[in-house]
Amino acid sequence: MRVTLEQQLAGAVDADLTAVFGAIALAAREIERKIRLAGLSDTYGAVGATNVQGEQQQKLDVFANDVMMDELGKLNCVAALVSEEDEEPVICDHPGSKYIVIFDPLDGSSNIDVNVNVGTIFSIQEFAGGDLSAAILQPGTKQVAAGYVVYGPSCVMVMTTGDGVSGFTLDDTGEFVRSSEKMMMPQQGPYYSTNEANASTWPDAYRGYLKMLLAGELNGKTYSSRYIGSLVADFHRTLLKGGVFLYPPTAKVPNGKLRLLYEANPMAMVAEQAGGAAVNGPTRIMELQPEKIHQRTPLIVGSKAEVEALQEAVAQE
Ligand code: AHM
Ligand code: MG
Repeated sequence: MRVTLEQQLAGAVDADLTAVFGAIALAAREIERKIRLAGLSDTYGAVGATNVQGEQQQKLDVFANDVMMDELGKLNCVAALVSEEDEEPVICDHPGSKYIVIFDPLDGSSNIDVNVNVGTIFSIQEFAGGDLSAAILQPGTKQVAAGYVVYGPSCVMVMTTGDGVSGFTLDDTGEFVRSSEKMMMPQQGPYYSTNEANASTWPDAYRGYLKMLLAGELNGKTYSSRYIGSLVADFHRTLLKGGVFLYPPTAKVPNGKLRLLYEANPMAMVAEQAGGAAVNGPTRIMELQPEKIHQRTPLIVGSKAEVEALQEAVAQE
């Protein structure tokens, strides 16, 4: 049976949340098209500016951010939009608005120019009124929905509204059509995924953990390495095949590289809904209290067996 994203959401969540997903789907469709044809237009490369993270903004970063802002900003139910690309939240002056949408419009910037998977990551929180700035800084357990779109050989949206994980594939008519239901991550998997070039500056516990995986000491399982450098793609593989993705603290980024609100939290919600886990080392990602919108965190996410083993290794240090 052909079930679109909208059809799955209708009746399962309120009309406003369905509208938020509709806007993300529309934006994703535009971003997918721009990426697919990027080589035929002057779309690759940097714009010459740096974003709030001090990173070079790519033309496609700016395009993706504008499209997400435009589509979501049209909705009366949206109270605020928080983007990796903008220093401050965009406050939408809509009376009675109900949702805060936090996103990384185009993740995996280093892969944009080389025709390798990139993605859009999103986290949706409810806004019950009151102080909007305080409402944005909620732990991940308060997310009402989360997900990502991976622009790969297929364009796929993976999402959860807190009742399991579903995948939708963008079809030729421009609709996201359900292609996976009740997605579950294997309890232990065959891959570890990390930028091993940084391993010499990881804390000892992480180096010991990797040694343990390589020695086949976690339930006798042997591992292969897979790393793309796009969180969406590395996470998507981890979700489907199992194993672990890790971005530990390094000498260069002692608090981790990835951002809590729009990278770690949404991936953590999807992972947990699929039977996996996500920690920052000692602590569950979704229990961290954010202090700043662009806060970074170490991220270890994946199958339960690998994530729990890492948590133990860190606790013993
Ligand atoms: P970005 O938001 O600037 O694209 O950075 C985030 C990306 C993630 O997609 C990926 O997991 C990580 O950076 C890769 O970092 P590194 O190149 O240090 O391995
Ligand atoms: Mg990013």
